[in-house]
Amino acid sequence: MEKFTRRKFLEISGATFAGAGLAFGGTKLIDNSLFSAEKTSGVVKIPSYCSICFWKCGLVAYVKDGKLWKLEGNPLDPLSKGRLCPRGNGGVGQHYDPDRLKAPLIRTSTRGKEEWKVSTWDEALTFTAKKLMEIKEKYGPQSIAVFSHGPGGAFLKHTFNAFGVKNFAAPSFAQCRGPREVAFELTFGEIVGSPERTDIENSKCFALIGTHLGENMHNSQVQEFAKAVERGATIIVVDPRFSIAASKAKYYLPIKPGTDTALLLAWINVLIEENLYDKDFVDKYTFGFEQLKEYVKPFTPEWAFVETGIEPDLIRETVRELARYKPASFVHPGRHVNWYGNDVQRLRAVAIINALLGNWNHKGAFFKPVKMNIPKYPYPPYPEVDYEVVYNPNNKYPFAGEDEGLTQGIRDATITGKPYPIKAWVVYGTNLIQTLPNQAETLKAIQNLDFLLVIDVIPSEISMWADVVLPEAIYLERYDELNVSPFKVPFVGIRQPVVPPPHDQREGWWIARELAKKLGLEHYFPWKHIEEYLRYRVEAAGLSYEQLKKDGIILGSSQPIYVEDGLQLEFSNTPTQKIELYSTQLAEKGLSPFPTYERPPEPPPGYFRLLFGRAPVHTFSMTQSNPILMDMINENEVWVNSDVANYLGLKNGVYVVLVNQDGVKSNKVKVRLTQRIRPDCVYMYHGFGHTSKLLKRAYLKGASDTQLITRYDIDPVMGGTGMNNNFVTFEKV
Ligand SMILES: Nc1nc2c(c(=O)[nH]1)N[C@H]1C(S)=C(S)[C@@H](COP(=O)(O)OP(=O)(O)OC[C@H]3O[C@@H](n4cnc5c(=O)[nH]c(N)nc54)[C@H](O)[C@@H]3O)O[C@H]1N2
Ligand SMILES: Nc1nc2c(c(=O)[nH]1)N[C@H]1C(S)=C(S)[C@@H](COP(=O)(O)OP(=O)(O)OC[C@H]3O[C@@H](n4cnc5c(=O)[nH]c(N)nc54)[C@H](O)[C@@H]3O)O[C@H]1N2
Ligand code: SF4
Ligand SMILES: [Mo]
Repeated sequence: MEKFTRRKFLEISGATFAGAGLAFGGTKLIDNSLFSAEKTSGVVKIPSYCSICFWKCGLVAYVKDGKLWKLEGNPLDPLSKGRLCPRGNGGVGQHYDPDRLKAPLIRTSTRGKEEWKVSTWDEALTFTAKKLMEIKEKYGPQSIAVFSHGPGGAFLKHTFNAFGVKNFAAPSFAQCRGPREVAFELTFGEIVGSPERTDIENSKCFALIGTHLGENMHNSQVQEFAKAVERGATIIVVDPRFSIAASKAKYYLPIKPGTDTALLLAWINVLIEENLYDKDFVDKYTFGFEQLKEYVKPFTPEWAFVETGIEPDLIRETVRELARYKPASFVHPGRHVNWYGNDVQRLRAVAIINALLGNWNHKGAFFKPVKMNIPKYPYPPYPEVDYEVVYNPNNKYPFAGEDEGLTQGIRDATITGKPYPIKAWVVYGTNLIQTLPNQAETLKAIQNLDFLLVIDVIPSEISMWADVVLPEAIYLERYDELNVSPFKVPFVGIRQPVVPPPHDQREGWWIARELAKKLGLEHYFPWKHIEEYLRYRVEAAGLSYEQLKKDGIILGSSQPIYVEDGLQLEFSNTPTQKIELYSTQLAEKGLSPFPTYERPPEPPPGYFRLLFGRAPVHTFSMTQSNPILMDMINENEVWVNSDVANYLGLKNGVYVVLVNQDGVKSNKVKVRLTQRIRPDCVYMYHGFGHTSKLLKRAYLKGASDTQLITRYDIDPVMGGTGMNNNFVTFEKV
């Protein structure tokens, strides 16, 4: 294997950017069926799509003498436009990671002890199927829960749907973007979706509220953001921390954490009081304007100043800028928005401002996403099962996600046995120990299980608690579900293996199918190899499977995505068939129909609010052992305001332990002194501080924010876990 040094990596990504647009340079992609790369000497290019995060960028893999060499963006792909982000380029390191899971493991002693025997696939799957059937027999299919994040879990979910399971959950709802989707659906009748429907590229002015593009590396958005900066768009950044995005902004609002709804209400107040809103649009398409006008009267910029610390003049000036450029201006709804437990209300305020700007489906604001129509595979119908999902008893959270479930709701039921017991967890592609707030609760739930199956690619923390661990082949070594993301043009992308797995890892579809066979569900997989499935779907859409394999992407014909292109506006999915400034659905459930502001709790004396976010070259907790990415950042630091640090006698670069309000301590973490953060909070990258010993190079490097998040506040509308209400102090080491 070629050694990937930092310099080598930078050369590679430099070449990628320089060559973007002509990466295919007339070279025809060689037919890659059955690893032709292995047989051919020289360089073979094989298109696929990335999985270092869930943006699903189209890529081209270069395979040199049968070995994975480098990755570039696929220029045909509308998401990557020929460029990958640094994490995507570093995907090579996931293939070569020496700490990967290499073969199925069966636990030989108590849970959490990390003692295993290596088994064959047949033994591991037979054992798993036996356990699952026993549990189903004894407690019913409702006692089995499946946690799955990302497109790779599609086939496994199919197996468990066929097995009668309904308790599915993903962290993408209650720990990520749920409040945003619920708020926009309540207001416009449509979600924001992923990839986000924000037209940053063509915008004249936009506000980013704690969404730190440039560190949050979602590729297309970062590319569009760079273009907007180049064009001189007016950018407003609201963040307690001076982020990369803030450094590109015309206006930076260093807001007191947790007070954003006060700012947003003041912006609404000014839009209405100064008659800056789009009157025709509001008259024609919205419901509840007169009541909103009354409601926001007290929320003046002077009122908001006391809450947020942002000068009234700056509040006025920034919203006037948004209004000046309407409808090509917008407030970005963000993505990771479970912050304080009243997040739907904050995101409703964001939705309302956008409605007042009249920017829905307008160029430079929110486009209408379009999607390739690819028929589903004609599977037999799933068995009828007659039980309620476990995670939302008595519909406590009236707008909880049905597709993505409530992860922590499953955990609660596993601890309490109510409304009924959960006895088995199946975990695919989500490191629940690092992902769910309050690790003690996660571990308590795990102790109550009869069986825990984890399917992962590295020895993540959650796999260390499993009874059976199944090693999946990484995305560059397998076929997977098609990518038919809604975006600016309809397209379909394929994931296909570019190199074989190096050890005894297997493709996810194969694992799902073999497990189904052992569960007596083989008839749910009428196809024998996934290529039959993929070909069926692609050809049913009237497209050529050969072309898709060769190019990686097939584009559909463009469709109008803006009012400016002739798109008609309609809001048929809300009860009033209008944009609901006044939410009739929230009112009906006894919740506030207008956004409510709740003052966040203050830190105890000597404590600082713990904030966290993305490391630009890592994805959550999954990339810290990737040799290429860890070479760039191998531990996190805690950002501390310099004045505060001087006062406390903390020096730059020294190690400290963070202790939270409940006395929970972190691993040691380096202090970073900076003026780029407010004095009342500290900040760290999420994903570090691994405690799995088998992640040899990432073990105890940096600290885990999750370890310190013992407190979380649940959103009453949709059940999301707000994690930003924890406070820490420093202990010297
Ligand atoms: N490099 C990289 N990029 C990623 C990912 C990754 O793992 N790595 N993950 C992707 C995913 S799934 C998601 S959800 C997104 C998440 O990315 P974002 O949606 O951008 O969300 P966060 O990471 O929560 O944002 C953290 C920012 O919010 C600020 N902040 C904290 N509290 C407050 C507050 O009270 N008010 C305001 N105004 N700001 C606050 C923090 O200082 C920080 O700058 O990133 C995506 N992109
Ligand atoms: N404290 C804290 N918690 C958070 C966040 C935060 O900022 N701070 N962010 C929240 C957000 S926005 C999100 S979206 C979630 C993300 O939550 P998760 O999706 O759980 O993210 P990871 O922690 O990276 O865990 C992903 C797991 O999938 C494994 N994996 C990677 N590739 C593959 C594959 O191809 N196949 C299989 N089978 N497994 C694979 C990885 O090795 C890793 O163990 O976390 C949420 N929780
Ligand atoms: S944004 Fe980066 S990591 Fe995510 S899919 Fe695209 S290239 Fe891969
Ligand atoms: Mo997320």
